[in-house]
Amino acid sequence: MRLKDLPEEELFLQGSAACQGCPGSMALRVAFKALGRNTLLVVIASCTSVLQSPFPLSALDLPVLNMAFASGGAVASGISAAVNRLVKRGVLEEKPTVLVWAGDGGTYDIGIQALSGAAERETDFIYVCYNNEAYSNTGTQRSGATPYAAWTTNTVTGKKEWRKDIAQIMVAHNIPYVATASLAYPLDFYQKMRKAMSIQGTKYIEMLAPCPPGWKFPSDSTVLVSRMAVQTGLWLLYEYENGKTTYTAGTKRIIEGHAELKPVEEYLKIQGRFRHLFYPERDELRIAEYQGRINDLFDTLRFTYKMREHLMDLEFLPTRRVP
Ligand SMILES: Cc1ncc(C[n+]2csc(CCOP(=O)(O)OP(=O)(O)O)c2C)c(N)n1
Ligand SMILES: [Mg+2]
Repeated sequence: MRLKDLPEEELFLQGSAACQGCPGSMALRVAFKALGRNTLLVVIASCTSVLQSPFPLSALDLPVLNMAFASGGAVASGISAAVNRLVKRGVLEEKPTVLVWAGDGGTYDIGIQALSGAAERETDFIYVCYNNEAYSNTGTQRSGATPYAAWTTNTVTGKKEWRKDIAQIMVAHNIPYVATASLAYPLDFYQKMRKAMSIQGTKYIEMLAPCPPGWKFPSDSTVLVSRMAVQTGLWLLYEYENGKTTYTAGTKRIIEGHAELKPVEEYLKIQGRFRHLFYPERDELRIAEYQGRINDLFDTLRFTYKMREHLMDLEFLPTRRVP
């Protein structure tokens, strides 16, 4: 499949209020192409609430429910139950896909309880977290997804903590499908959305969403920054299905030895939010900490790949930690 084979119908329309180079709007466009018209969208407070355009206009050509910040999983549970009932009563012929579109603040932090509850109840819906690694809509404050050493308005010398690995927290919920995605690999994202749509139960997909004003890079570089995150190993592309994790696209190529792992500083250097790691002088320690974590992670991933046929016989599987 190629990009030109994607459906031509646009459900994310022109004239949105998104910033130039907004990753969220690019991701919405591809996601809508994958899911099609029979989709009910739940948006919780985030940039997506704003980019839809001021009422009565809307850039989203789908039914949308704009809901409170913490409520994504809970609202999806209600909608999913209502839709099941309508199908049972014959009011709806085909069950619509229920899609929650949430930011990282609304997922890693304030929305995790509602999401966890919905996942544990095996609610049938897709939850997409577009992770721009900050509370962007309110002016770039730190979230649980903000990476180590990154500037935000309340981590002015760089965040002191490492981010949590929420995709693995979702794997631990025993849901049928978890995947990560990048805008630089739109077909990979499209196929993951299609697969999620075909599976019953809770599906969690996370898209890394480089935000030009928040991460401080030019607005024509969103895809470049997305690609660099994967090529330097800071963002992993994989899908988890039936208890098995499969690495995909750029990450798979690195693990299998078909592409090199680029130095992380190539990714850090192109973003103003990491400027203090290079100016006025190089912060060797924090750069080395990053590279060390990535090297450890990829040593584990390559080892697991090499030993994949034997690992089932081993008593343990190596653990991994994302940078
Ligand atoms: C309970 C509550 N607290 C705070 C807000 C204000 N608020 C709206 S959007 C937002 C930031 C959302 O961040 P994130 O979920 O990462 O989405 P992004 O803006 O980055 O797209 C905040 C703090 C709110 N709407 N509700
Ligand atoms: Mg955010």
